[in-house]
This record gives sequence, structure tokens and C-alpha cells, in this order.
Amino acid sequence: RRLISGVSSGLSDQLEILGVRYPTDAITNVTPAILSKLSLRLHTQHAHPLNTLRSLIESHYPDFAHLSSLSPLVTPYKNFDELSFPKDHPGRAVTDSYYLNKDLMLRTHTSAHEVEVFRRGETKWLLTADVYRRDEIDGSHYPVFHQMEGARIFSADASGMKECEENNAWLAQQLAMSNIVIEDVPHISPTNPVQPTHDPRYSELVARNLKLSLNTLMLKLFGGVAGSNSQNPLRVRWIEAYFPFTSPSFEVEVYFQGEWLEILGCGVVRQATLDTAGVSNKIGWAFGLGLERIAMILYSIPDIRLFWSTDPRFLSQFEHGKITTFRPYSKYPSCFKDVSFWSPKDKPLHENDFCDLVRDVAGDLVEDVQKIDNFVHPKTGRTSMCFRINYRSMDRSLSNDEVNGIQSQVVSRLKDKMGVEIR
Ligand code: FA5
Ligand code: MG
Repeated sequence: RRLISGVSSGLSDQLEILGVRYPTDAITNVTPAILSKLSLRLHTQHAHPLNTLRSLIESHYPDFAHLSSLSPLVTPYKNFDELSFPKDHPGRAVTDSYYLNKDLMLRTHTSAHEVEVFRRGETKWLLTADVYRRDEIDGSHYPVFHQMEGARIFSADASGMKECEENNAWLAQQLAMSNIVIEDVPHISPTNPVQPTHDPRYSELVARNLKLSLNTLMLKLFGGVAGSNSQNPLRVRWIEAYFPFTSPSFEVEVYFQGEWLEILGCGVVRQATLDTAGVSNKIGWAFGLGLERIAMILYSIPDIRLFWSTDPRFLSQFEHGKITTFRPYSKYPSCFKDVSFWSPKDKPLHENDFCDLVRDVAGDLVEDVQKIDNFVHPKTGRTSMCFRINYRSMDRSLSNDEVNGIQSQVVSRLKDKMGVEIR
């Protein structure tokens, strides 16, 4: 029986996860590197920045239920169908999500729990959890990250709408005096419509209440963020978005390290979700915050991999409940390695399969993967790809020999597991 980071995979057709065995099948694509993260639950680790951020947000919503211990294993039905994802939505693909088998997956977002929490009768709640996606690799994307879902529902009548009509004059005044500039978009537009079953006045009030709630949260979180002042404010912008389970929908981006960084998605909950949960007489909003992204801005943490570091030079910088500016310890040199190959004839290798393979071999020693070339041979129809892998440790200098050793493992796995021909 082989033990890989707490995951035993003794029988090839079964996987043991957190003490329970699950059958595998043709679509199983979870990797040992991913499964080793399931038990870590950084959002509950003492003094971890993600835990402090969770507490801080929870304290901003004192009268909301605070949930943070739901299992990451969910059915595709819960993750997608219950939330009105169409059958052919790309997020369902094995190239985008992690499956234990066809009936069980790792949740890709905290929205997977919306129906069950609404069904319990919660009307104001926050839920924090680890989520899993097969995604590209770079400084702000990691295949495991943490989200906080927040939701509030009102009676879909005059009394509910009264509750919804909070005064935002206070917020406008606070913002005017702050170090933050927020750009807005209309609550409702032809490209971001009211749901057919909603009274447009109600939908507008709910959207406004949602934005007010999140703007107030951002004012609290980012009000003292390092490096910003009234001359050089932190820039925040609302943009229109699309989610199958909300309309109208929005995202918020913050200007950070020279780029717009998306920190959250949100919107007016699709009525079908509330109907399924047995609360048809309600109308409300939901949001999903990207906790790492927000923590990066708050603590000036430059790379998302750092959240997983066990290096005392990282962990010892944080005290529970306190936001401090991260002091980077020296950056070690990068080592770039390219690999070029021909994909099997009718099956071009997916970039996410490549990233997972690299992540599984190199773990957090890989900082970044870029596809630098892709072409189809005009005669043979085969696809050639070239990827550039940036190896860099956050904790030490890598020797050339070590990187060459890792790179040759990547190359041999590519040949053996993916059936490619190295060029
Ligand atoms: C969602 O996941 C929706 N469930 C959010 C939502 C909830 C919408 C409720 C409406 C109502 P999205 O895929 O945009 O949306 O992800 C939300 C946030 O998670 C992003 O804004 C980003 O901050 C963070 N995020 C997404 N992918 C990654 C990643 N690979 N690494 C780190 N953070 C990520
Ligand atoms: Mg998004």
C-alpha cells in the first residue's frame, strides 16, 4: 500500500480520501497533489492570513450564519444542475473540474451549497470553503483556492423591500473621504437583465442592496491598505458578468500589481435556485469572494503559492486577527525549461492536463507555465505544442541538477501517460 501525502491508493480502482473509499472510473482525474490539499483547510488554520480574513469578514456580518465545515466532495448535480448550468457548460468538462468518478467531484465553487443552505431556512449566511479547479498556473491562479459565499434573501413583498432599502448616503460620504475609488455600472441593463419572473423595481433594489453591502465590506477591508492614499487611491471597479445562477450579475476587480485582479462574482439569485430550495416567496442576492485574491491585496502577498508555504519565514509573519504587510524574503532565481512535442493525432493535449502533470511532478516548485507555441502540421494534421515552465522555489535556490531531474520526469510522464512524441 502506497501512501502519498496522506492519500493511500492501494487498489488501483479505489481511492481513499479522508478515510473513506471511493470507486474510480474512466473519468477519474484527481491527482495525489490535489488530494493532499483536502485535509489542510487553510481557512481554519491558526494565524493563517486566510483564517484572519475569514474572521474579519464574518465580523462585518455579525447577524449572518457562519458556516465553514462542509465537505468538498459534491455531486455534479449540486455543483452544476441545481444552479441551472446547461448540460454542455464547459465547466463540467474533465479538463476543467476534478472528478473522483462520474458521480462525485471536488466542488468548483462555494455556490454548490446554496440550495442546501437556503433549504435549511437560512436567510443571511456566509460559507467559507476550499474549492478546486483545473486552471492555468500563474501568480494569481492555483488549482485549490478558497471562496466565501454570502447570501441574503428578503420576502418578495413590500415589507421585504423596505428591509432592502438601506440608506447609502453614509457610504457615499465615507468613500469620499477614503483612499478608495469605486467605478460603478448600472444595476440593470439590456445585457444584464432582470429575470422574467421578477418585478424590475424589486430586482433593482436587491442589486443595489448587494452592491451597498459589498462596497461597505471593501471600505472596511481596503480602507487602510498599504501604499494607497487620496493622491494614489486603490482603484475598484464593478463590471457586468454572467453566471447561470444569477441575473443581473456582476464582478468586482481591483487594480493590483499593474493589472485588474478579479476578486468576486455576485448577482441577484436566479429564482429557480430559490424554488428548488423551497423558498419561492423570497428574492435575494449572493456573492462568491476569492479569499486568496483579497488577502493578496490586503497583505501585499505577491504570489498565490505563498498561502501554501510552511516556511517559518512566511508563517511567522502573521498574527491571528491582524492585517500586516508581508515582507518578502529574498526571491530565488527562476529556471526556465521548454518542452516541445507532437500530440497524438486526434487528441491535442489540453493545457490543463499539461499543467496538472507538471504540478504533480514539481509541486510548488513551478511558478508559471506558458504555452509559447502551438501549430498544426499542414500535411499530417498533427498538433505541435511548446510549453515554457518557470521553476522557482519560494524558500531556497534550486540547483540546475535538481531542475533537470524534475524536467526529465515531466518529459517521461508526458511520453508514458499522454502518449506524446517529444520533439
Ligand atoms: C464563481 O465561482 C461564482 N460561484 C461566484 C458567484 C457566487 C456568483 C454567487 C454569483 C453568485 P468565479 O468563477 O468568477 O465565480 O470565481 C469567483 C472568484 O474566485 C474570482 O473572482 C476569483 O477571485 C476567485 N478565483 C477564481 N479562480 C481562481 C483561481 N484559480 N485561483 C484563485 N482564485 C480564483
Ligand atoms: Mg469570474
